Amino acid sequence: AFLENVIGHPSFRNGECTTRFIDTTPELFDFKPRRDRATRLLRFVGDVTVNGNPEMAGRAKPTLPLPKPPLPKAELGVPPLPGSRDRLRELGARGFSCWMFDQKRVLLTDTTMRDAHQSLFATRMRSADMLAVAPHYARLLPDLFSLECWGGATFDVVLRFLKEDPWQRLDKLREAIPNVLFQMLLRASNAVGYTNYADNVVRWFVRQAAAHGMDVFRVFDSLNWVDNMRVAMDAVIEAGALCEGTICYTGDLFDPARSKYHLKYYVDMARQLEKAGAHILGIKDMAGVCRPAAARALVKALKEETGLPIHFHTHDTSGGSVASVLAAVEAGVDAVDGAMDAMSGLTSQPSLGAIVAALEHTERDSGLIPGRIAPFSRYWEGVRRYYAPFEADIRSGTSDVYRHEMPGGQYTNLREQARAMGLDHRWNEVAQAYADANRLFGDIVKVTPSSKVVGDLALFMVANELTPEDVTNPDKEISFPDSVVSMMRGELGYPADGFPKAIQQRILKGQTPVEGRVGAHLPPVDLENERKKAEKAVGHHIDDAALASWLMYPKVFTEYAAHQRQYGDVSVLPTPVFFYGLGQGVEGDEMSVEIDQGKTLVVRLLGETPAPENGEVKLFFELNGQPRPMRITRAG
Ligand code: 3PY
Ligand code: ZN
Repeated sequence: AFLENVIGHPSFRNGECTTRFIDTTPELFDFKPRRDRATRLLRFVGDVTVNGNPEMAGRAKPTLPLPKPPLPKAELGVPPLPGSRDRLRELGARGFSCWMFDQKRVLLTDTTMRDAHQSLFATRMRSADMLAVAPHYARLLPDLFSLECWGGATFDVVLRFLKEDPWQRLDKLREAIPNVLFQMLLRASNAVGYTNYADNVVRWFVRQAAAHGMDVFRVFDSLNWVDNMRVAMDAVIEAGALCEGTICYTGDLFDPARSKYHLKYYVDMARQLEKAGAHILGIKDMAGVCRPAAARALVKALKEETGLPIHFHTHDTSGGSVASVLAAVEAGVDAVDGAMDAMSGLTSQPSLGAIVAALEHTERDSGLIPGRIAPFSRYWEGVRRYYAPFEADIRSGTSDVYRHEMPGGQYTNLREQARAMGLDHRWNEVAQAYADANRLFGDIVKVTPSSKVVGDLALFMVANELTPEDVTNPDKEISFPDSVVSMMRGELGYPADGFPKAIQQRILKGQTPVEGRVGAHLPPVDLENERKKAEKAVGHHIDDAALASWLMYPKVFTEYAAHQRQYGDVSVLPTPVFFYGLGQGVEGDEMSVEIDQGKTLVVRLLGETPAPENGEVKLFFELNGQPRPMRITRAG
C-alpha cells in the first residue's frame, strides 16, 4: 500500500520527488482502507445488531424504540450573535479577566457536555448527540459564559469506549459554536490522564488543545499542590487562553476539628495561584460539600484577598447545591456552573434553569432568557434515555456525602466497583472506609486521581476486613494496593504539609519517596521519536493532536486506531444504532448517516436469517437502494 501511495502521488509523477519526499509527504502513510467506508460501517452495524455492542455487556437495555429527542428551534440559516469568545478575542486573556470582574450579572457555564454526563452516566455521551444541538446553542444561548465540553475523563472514555477521536469532537463542536467560550478540565501535570507526565508532554497537550479552539483551562491538582500546576498554567497562559487556576474544596470551613481546611488554607492557595498568573480563580467543589455558609465566606474572603474573578463549581450530591450557588452569588462570585435541568441534580451540577430563575429580576440577573433553557433541557432529556444502561441506580440526593466526601464523578463509579466485588450490600462500610482512608492519608483533597487511591484503599479495607487500626498497626503484614504505594511515593505529588510520616513509611516498606515534583525528575520525551513509534503502531501518519492522544494513552490510542481501521468512523452513527443496532432504536429499521460532507448513506435492514449450522447470521441490508447482504458470525 505504501508503494502504491508513492507511485501514485502527484509529486512523484511530476518528478518533484526528492530524498525528503517521504518526510514532507505524510499522506503516503494514509494507506487506502481495505474495504470501502460504507461497508466497514455496515459491518459495525451488523456486528452490533447481531452480537450487541461490547459496551452493553451485562447492562439492561432500555425499552426500545426510543423517541427522537426534540431539538430546540433555532433559525439555523441566521449566523450566531457574538458571544463570550468574541469578547476574549477582542480583549485578550487579561482584559477578559477584568471584564469578568466588572460584570454585575452572574456568568453561567453549562457543564452538560462534560461533567454532567461524566457524573451521571459514566462519561458515555457521544459526539453525535452534542453536535446535533450545537448550532442551536450558538444561536439561542450566546449569553452563556462557557460550555464545559472537553477534558476530565472524556478524553479517555471517548477513545477507549466510544471509539471516537476526542480532537474531532472538539473541532466539530468548535465549528458549530464559534461564539461561546469552550472550557475544559485539566488535571495539571496529569493532563487528562491519571499519572504525572513529563513537562514537555503536558505543554504539548495544552498547545494542541488551545490550537484546536479550547479557550478556558480549568487547571487543578489532585492534592492542591500549586508547584505541580505551574507547568500546565504557564502553557495555558503562553497559548493566550484563559487560565482558571483552581482550588479544590474539601473538609468544612467551620469544623473546629478540621482546622487544616479553614479559610487561611484557601486564601494562601488563592494568592499562590494569582501569583502564578491565573486569570480566573476556580473553586472546585468536586464532592459537593461546600455548604452555603462556607460558600459565602469563602467567596467573600477570596474576593477581598485577590483581584481575580471567581468561578464556582459544585455537585448536587447532597441535594443542597443550589443553596450554595446562591450563597456564593450573594458574596459576589463572578461565574457559576450548572447543567441543563434534565442533566442536573444527583451527582451532577445544580440545575441551570433553577439558577437562572432564582436570579431573574434581581440585581445579579444572569441575562439568560429563562424560556430558552427548557427546549435544551427537553432535548437532553431525550438524549439521556439512550444512556440509561450507564446510569447508577440512585434516586435522591444523599447528605451522607458530608461524611465520605466522594467526588460526584467517583461516587457512582465506586458503587459500581463495590458491586462488582460483591460488596454492594456493604456500601455503608465502603463509605465509612473511604472516610477512614482519607484520615489515614492525613485528610487530603480527594479528586482524580487522588480520589481513586482513597477509593482503592477503602475497597481493600472492606474486602480484607481491615480497620484503620489494622492499617496503622506495624505488627500486621499488609500488602497495599499499587496505587496506594505509588501515591505514598509522591508520584501524584504532595499535599502542602506532606503525607503523615508514619503511614508513609509503613506503606513504602523502605522505598524512598520522590523528592519534590515528579515532573522535575522525568526527562523530556523525544516527541518525534514518539511520533515514529505511534505511526508504526497504527500504520499511518500521526498529526500533532493524534500524537498528544498517543502520549496520553498509547495502548488505548492503538486500539482505537485498530477499531477505526476495521470499522471506520463510527462516531457518525446515531446513538441507538451504535449501542443497540439497527431495527431497534429510534431509527426503526432505517438510518441515514452523513459519512462526509454531502455523502449520505441510507441504510435499511430488510431482514435476517439465522444460519445456525455455521454460527452465522445473514443480514439483508439495503444501502442507498442497493441490496447488501452481509454475514455476521454470532459471538460466543
Ligand atoms: C476529573 O478529573 O475528571 C473530574 O471531574 C474531577 O472532578
Ligand atoms: Zn465536577
